Amino acid sequence: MKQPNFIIIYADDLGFGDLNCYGASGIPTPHLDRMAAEGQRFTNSYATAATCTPSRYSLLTGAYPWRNPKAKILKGDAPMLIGASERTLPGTLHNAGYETAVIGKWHIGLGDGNINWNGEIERTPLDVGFQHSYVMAATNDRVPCVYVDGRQVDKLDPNDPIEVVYDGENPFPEVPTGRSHPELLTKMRHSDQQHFDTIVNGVGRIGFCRGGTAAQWDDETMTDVFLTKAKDFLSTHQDKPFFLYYALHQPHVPRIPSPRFAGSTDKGPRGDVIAELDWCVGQILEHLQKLGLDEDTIVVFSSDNGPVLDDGYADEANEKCGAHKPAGPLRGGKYSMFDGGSRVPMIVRAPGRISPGDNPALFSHADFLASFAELAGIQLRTEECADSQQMSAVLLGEDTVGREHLVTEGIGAKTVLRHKNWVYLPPHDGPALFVDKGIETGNAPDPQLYDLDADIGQRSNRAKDFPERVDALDTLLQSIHGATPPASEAAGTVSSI
Ligand code: NG6
Ligand code: CA
Repeated sequence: MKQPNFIIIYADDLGFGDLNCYGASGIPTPHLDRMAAEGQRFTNSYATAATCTPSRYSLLTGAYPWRNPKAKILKGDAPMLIGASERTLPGTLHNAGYETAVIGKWHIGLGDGNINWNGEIERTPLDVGFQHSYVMAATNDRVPCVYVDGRQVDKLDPNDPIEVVYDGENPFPEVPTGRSHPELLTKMRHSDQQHFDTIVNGVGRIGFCRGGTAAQWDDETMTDVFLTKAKDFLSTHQDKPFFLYYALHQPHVPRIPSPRFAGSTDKGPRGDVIAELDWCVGQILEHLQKLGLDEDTIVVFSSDNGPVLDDGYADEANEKCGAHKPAGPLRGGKYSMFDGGSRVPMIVRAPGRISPGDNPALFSHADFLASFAELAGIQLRTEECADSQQMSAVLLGEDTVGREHLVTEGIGAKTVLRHKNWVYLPPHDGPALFVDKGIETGNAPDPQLYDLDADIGQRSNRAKDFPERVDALDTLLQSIHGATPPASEAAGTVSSI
């Protein structure tokens, strides 16, 4: 069979309950609902972490995130996490003749520790298997707020060089911050003590930045910028097998949609950017159809971690949420060890190759590497796949069982084991609640054991009823992980971890 094309459309902080095809009703998501009706809709698909960087590290390398101790939420000027000789999903596909591109959010680091924002950036996605790269370095709430095109900042005026500084006092007193000039926060105000550094486009960001004015993004046009690049890549490379990693920035904060979607839902900016994200998916599917690539292209839609409402800006996410449940029936959300942190929507569509249906198979996002390799006809030895398991039959809808077990992590690299219908959380120090997010962490002094078949909301801890199962799962988790690393946090806020 012809080598299929692959597209992974990866949302940022979209929850298990955010889409209508996953039981919601408050936000219009017609394109994803159609994609789910035409493809496989997964109900036990897990990102490997409850935050972005570790989760995306696994997506691209097939390795569990704690294998790299630096795979934690990165600052905007952090060095590249993926080693020069590390196997990657895009590199593996490229070696088999694929043209590969990343467009959107990166957040896996750039450079070698001292990024040359004003010249050639040394380590970029182009060094880890992508031939085309148009990305934001980290997140939309972190400086620098510029696009990196290949190895260079796009639209940079050499007479206005960029300087980026994290930590400490503002080194650029002439550049307004949200803390010093709250009256300049014309688009969105912070709700915490992190999102009020350098102001870009009327929004306080994390980190300090000066210069690069012509290169700065407008949050309102970011969707169109990335979508246009993604469509152009598909049009240009339609004759080759290709892999596109289209890393959407929605619904991560700051949530600023294009004017077309501002106010389009009654859920405030978070609802509006989810509606916008859905539209992007529709645009990609329509473009594929126009190019006649529908049947040759396996499109995966998923999310890097679970949902959060207030994540640092006063954008009425809580106030306007109403009856909508971003994590659906799951407990916890972004950052959490409970399922709401890492169990996410996943839809896989390729008309003609994949028949429609619901699929409860257990699947880890670390599995794309081995599975896509198999589908592309690439022979990989098991030891080359790190933690990635060959699950192509799952993606095609031919297998509805999948893995026997997988591991995910909450913030701070605290691991959780899912084994068949059971979830085991080892005891972890720390607060039970992230008070500023309203999200339960999963920390508890005693082991926790949940039977997801009977209790998808993880309310009834069965550890005392099944001590032998707890012991067996603890042994299994340790054998996958090694010894549990020491807990690092004290206070009940995300920023303290
Ligand atoms: C956290 C930020 C949060 C978000 C997150 C990264 C604070 C208090 N919170 O540190 O707003 O940016 O990092 O999100 O600073 S992620 O989806 O990229 O992991
Ligand atoms: Ca995320």
